[in-house]
This record gives sequence, C-alpha cells and structure tokens, in this order.
Amino acid sequence: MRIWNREMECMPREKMEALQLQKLKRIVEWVYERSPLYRKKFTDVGFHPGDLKSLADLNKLPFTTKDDFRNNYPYSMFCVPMEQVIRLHASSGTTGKLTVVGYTKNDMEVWTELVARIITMTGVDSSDIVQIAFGYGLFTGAHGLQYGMERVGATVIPISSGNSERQIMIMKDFGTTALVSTPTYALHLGETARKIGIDPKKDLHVKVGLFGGEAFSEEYRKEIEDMWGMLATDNYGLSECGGPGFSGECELIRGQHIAEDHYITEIINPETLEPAEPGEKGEVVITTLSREAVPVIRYRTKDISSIDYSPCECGRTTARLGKISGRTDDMMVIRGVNVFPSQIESVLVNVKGLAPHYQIIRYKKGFLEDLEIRVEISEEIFTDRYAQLEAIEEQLKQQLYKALSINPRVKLVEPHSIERSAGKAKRVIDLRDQK
Ligand code: DLL
Repeated sequence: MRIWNREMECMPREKMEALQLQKLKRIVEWVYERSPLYRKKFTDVGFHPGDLKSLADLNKLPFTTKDDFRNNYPYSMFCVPMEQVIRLHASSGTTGKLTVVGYTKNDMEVWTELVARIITMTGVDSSDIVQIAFGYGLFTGAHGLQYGMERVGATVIPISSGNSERQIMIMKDFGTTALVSTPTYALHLGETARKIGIDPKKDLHVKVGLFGGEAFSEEYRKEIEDMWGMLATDNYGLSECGGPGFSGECELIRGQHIAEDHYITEIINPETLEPAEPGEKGEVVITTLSREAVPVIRYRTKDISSIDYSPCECGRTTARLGKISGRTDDMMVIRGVNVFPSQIESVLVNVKGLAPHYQIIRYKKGFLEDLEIRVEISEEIFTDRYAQLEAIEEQLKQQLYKALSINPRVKLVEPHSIERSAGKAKRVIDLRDQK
C-alpha cells in the first residue's frame, strides 16, 4: 500500500507531539499578534502565548465557534492582509450569514498535500480517471479534491454535480475508475444508471469512491459498495478548518487517519466542555496548526465522534477519527428521548423492501413534538409484491421502536417520490412552526 508522505504519516507519537507543540506555539503567537478577535479572547481568559508550555496547556485556550465567523463576517477572522489571500471559500451556516474562509499561497499548498494523502490512502493513483461530482463553487469539496488528484497525477473529469444521465454516459465513455461525490449522490447516480439500463457494477468500472461532506453510515456504505462493486471511503473535513484533507479512510477502513502534523484534535463533552475519556464519543474540537489566512484555535465543530490512537495495520501511526455519528445540533429530543437522524437511517437501510431514500419530518401534535419518517419502498416491492406493504410497515415500526424507544409515524412512499439532491441531502424537514 502506498503512503503519500511516509515521514509525516508514520511518525512515532512522541515525535509527532513534539512537532505539534512547536507548531501550536507558533500559531498561537500568530493569531495573538494579528487578530484583535483572538487577542481579546485570550485576554478575557487571562491567557498569554508565553503560558503555553505543553500540549496539555491547550485547554487553557478559549474555544472558537461558528458564531465567531458569523459575527466577524466577512473578513474579520482573517490574520493576513487581503493581498496575501488568493482564494475564498464559504459554507452556508444553518442560519444567516455564510462562513467565509481564505487561503494564502501556502495554505493552498498544504491543502493540496493533505488531499493527496487521503487520495493515496484509498489506493487511487496516476493510473486513475476520476469523476469529481461534487458541486464546484464556494464549496471546498470539488476544488480540494481536484488539487489533490492532480498532485497524485490522476486524470480529473471536473464534471460537477447534477445532470445525472450525462454523468453516467461520461463515466462509461471516458472509463471513469474513481468517483468523488457525496454518498447520497453516489446512490442516486447508481439508480440513474439502472434506470437507463446500465448496471453500475457490471457495465461501469468505478472501483473506488471518495465520499464526504455529509454523514455516511456503515449501512449506507454497504448499499453503495454492493450497487457499484466498489470500495467506498469516508472523508471528513469542514470549511472552517480548510475543507477536505483533514481526515480520510485507508483501504482497510479502520477509521479516518487525521493529518496530525497540521491539526490537533480534541474530543470534549459538549456539556461540561471537559475532555472525553479516550475512545469515548464527544464533540470534535480542532486547532489548525498550519493555516495562515484563517487559523482556528479550538474550533467547536458540533460533530460527534471519537478518536483511536492505536497505529493502523496500513503502517500509518496517525490517530483515527471514528464515524461522525451526529451533531450536537441535529440531535432531536422527542418526548425526552435523544434521537439522531443517523440512528433512523441505520434502521431504514436494514429493513428489506425499502430504498435508502428518506425524510424525517419534525412536527408538533398539540405541544408535543413528534416525527414522521417518509421512506421509499424499493422498485421491486412496488411492482411485484405490493401486498407485502403492510408487513414491511409493521416491521419498520417495530425496528424503529427497538432502536429509538419512540414510535414515530411511518409513511411508505412510491419509488423516486422523494426529491434527490446533487449535493448534501436535506433529510430533516422541520414543520414544528406550522399548524
Ligand atoms: O463538507 C468539507 C468536505 C468536502 C469534507 C468534501 C469531505 C469531502 P462544509 O461544507 O463546511 O465542509 O461542511 C462541514 O459537513 O461539520 C460535518 O457536519 C459534515 N461532514 C463533512 N464530511 C463529513 C463526513 C465540507 N465524512 C460539515 N461525515 C461538517 C459526516 C460530514 N459529516
């Protein structure tokens, strides 16, 4: 198995921690000197860069949040003059303003290097023809993957998202061997292929998928792998920390290797803000060590996961991030029970006769919040075994209750009736304010 940067990716832990401390000291000084926002934040908690003696001192530093980006829109989080910024990207916030990030020349170089690493982890190399079906634009996904692919020497087809039948035609004619998209779009593309009489597994030659940008359950992975006959890898990152390249899965699929020479990752209890126990789940908090234009110190991602520090059999020693199992802010509280959309997805994809396309509707009955799960039945059931619908619905209800301890309303809908998305799927529809 090839490793893009053996020196960094296979570094002994002690050496890595020494490197992280050295880089952390530099970046803390960098933001203190250049950003009135960070200087104020540090002063408010009585911290001075000189107080940083060990990695453990990181927890003396204040957190950064998406609100900081919102309140300092568009450029007040920047630590370099605009003359040094050569690229802007942005992501949509859950509410209100965009989250804007900038890149210096050096930031672009580091980004390219880190994406080349996650690409190499999946086995993709210069012999591959890669279809990038993330939307091009302000989203970091498409551009980041393109730089990394070109760096490893792969052939890039920058097709962007949408126009699915054309995507399939190109895949067939150009001999695409790797697909880059959201997991939802990969499923949709596979479905589209089947609709026009092409079996993605037999008639196409896509052997690897680099997926990311949204939650990706194990069951969803299996669904995609069976459909395409490919290795489907999960890759995580967020605009505020530079986009894709933060972490990715190697061919062994043992969690996502984190680029620890460029990021320090903490897992905290989102309520107490104390560090989680090793291996325990909590909120992922990221400090960027190399970013010049918009570094972030202890950025609260609101994503929930855990970290495994044991070395991987692939030879890399970098810590591995577990699956993102939800967000602190997509957690729904239904009659006192905490429910994550990812839990619902796990149930749906395990009930035979259902297709992996669904929506979760949050609504109110009187004062009480409830859920309705709309899920498509599979094509096969719809045409051949319509009579089984009642039994499938019953089974789904039972499984949902078993997994969630609540009884959401269930509605089976016709194949293809739920709107498909070329980017990130909108799974949860909030109708709580509607009568
Ligand atoms: O989604 C960056 C990216 C692009 C990562 C392409 C990987 C591949 P944003 O648009 O800022 O950046 O969205 C970041 O998306 O906080 C997570 O909630 C979610 N997310 C991203 N990747 C994953 C993943 C890009 N693999 C937000 N699993 C993050 C689960 C993910 N959630």
